[in-house]
Amino acid sequence: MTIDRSRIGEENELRLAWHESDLAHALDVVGRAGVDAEAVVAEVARFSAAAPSWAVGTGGTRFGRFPGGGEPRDTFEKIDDVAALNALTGANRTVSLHVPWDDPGPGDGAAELRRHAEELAVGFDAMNSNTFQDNPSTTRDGAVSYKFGSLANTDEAVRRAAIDHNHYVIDLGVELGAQALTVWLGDGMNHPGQASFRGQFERVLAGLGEIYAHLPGDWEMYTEHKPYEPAFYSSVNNDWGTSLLLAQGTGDRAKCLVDLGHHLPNTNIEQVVSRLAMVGRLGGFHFNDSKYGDDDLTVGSITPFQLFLIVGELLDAGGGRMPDAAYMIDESHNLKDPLEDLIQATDALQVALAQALCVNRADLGEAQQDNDPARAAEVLHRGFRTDVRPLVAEARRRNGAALDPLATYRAVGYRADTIAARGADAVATGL
Ligand code: LRH
Ligand code: MN
Repeated sequence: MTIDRSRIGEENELRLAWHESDLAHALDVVGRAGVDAEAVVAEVARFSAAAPSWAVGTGGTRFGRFPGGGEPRDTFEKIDDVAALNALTGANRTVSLHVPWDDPGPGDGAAELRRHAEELAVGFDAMNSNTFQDNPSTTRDGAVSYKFGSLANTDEAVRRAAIDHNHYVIDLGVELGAQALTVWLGDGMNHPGQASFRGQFERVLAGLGEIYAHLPGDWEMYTEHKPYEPAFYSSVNNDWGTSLLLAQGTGDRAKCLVDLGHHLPNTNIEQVVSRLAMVGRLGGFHFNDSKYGDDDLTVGSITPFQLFLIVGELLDAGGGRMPDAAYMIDESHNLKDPLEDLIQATDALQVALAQALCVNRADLGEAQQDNDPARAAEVLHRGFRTDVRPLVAEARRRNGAALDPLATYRAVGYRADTIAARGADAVATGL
């Protein structure tokens, strides 16, 4: 199943005249702020965020799941949908797989999946292991259980199984051409006194060390922190400080992954990003948005200004360009069509990047030096309040994608095609 790219071109033709006049105006407005507007378009066109394999289907909560039909039934179809997404946005060039949900099996299975992805020009981003659920393939057919944790478990056999699973995920990733592993652990406690904070930390650190020892020389490993859920009293890797201690204690190519939803309310996430970048341990992101907990909502849909500030810190760390890191989306789609949600998430990232690039950094630095907070705010908000949509659309057009991806997605009827091909009751594996 592929999306008809000629239809995308036709939809662009319908909008080209408007786009060109909007673009001319936007280039002029941005230029007057002393910012190189062409460089903004080029940097947005260079940006890409991996699509999460587990979010091309409908997610759900413990209270219910309402799939919309026509969802990918296996990993091959998930990659078809990521390719369709990328054809519309031009900024989702890779997919991040989750194992065992997306396990094609070693040998031919992996080679076949790699061939399929290469035909669709989709690459493999960071692999995700899963020791937060009991799956036969990760628990030696039920010989062990992750009920009381995986790497943090007091039972050596459970820890061994978890380490072996991560080795398996690395080996599979090597066959697929991936170059990074993300380790998120559900390990923690539900009850005070249930376990030793230090004991759990030391067992996790030792386990990460054994996983890291299996990492190919050109790979990175990311530790992903989260304050709670599924553990509701304490998580072993609960915040950026612990994640940094784990990464620094594991190896040079061990870095921290920042999932925006994994922070307690009012956490200054842009400051966390600045700190991790400052010490060279900012490995990657799981972009999403949230109002309360780890809500996994559409990027930029609740706190767009925070996203803008986070991207601003990235540009600061990258000398005016996005630093090399694993940019990925991590969402769970309960109400919207999964692909429409990913289109809007990617657009929000492109818009936040363009806005942050429209901040005149020299002027901002001057105002900061002069202790002139009002001027600093003026410079910052000028970027945030610039209508950058024509610049983002132009970046997509230059990548051969859609000027208006959501309208184009609906116009070409990709979902209707998948429902026809896969069935109205086809539901994806995953969260
Ligand atoms: C945990 C998490 C992690 C994934 C999972 C799908 O909340 O953010 O990154 O493994 O979601
Ligand atoms: Mn995540």
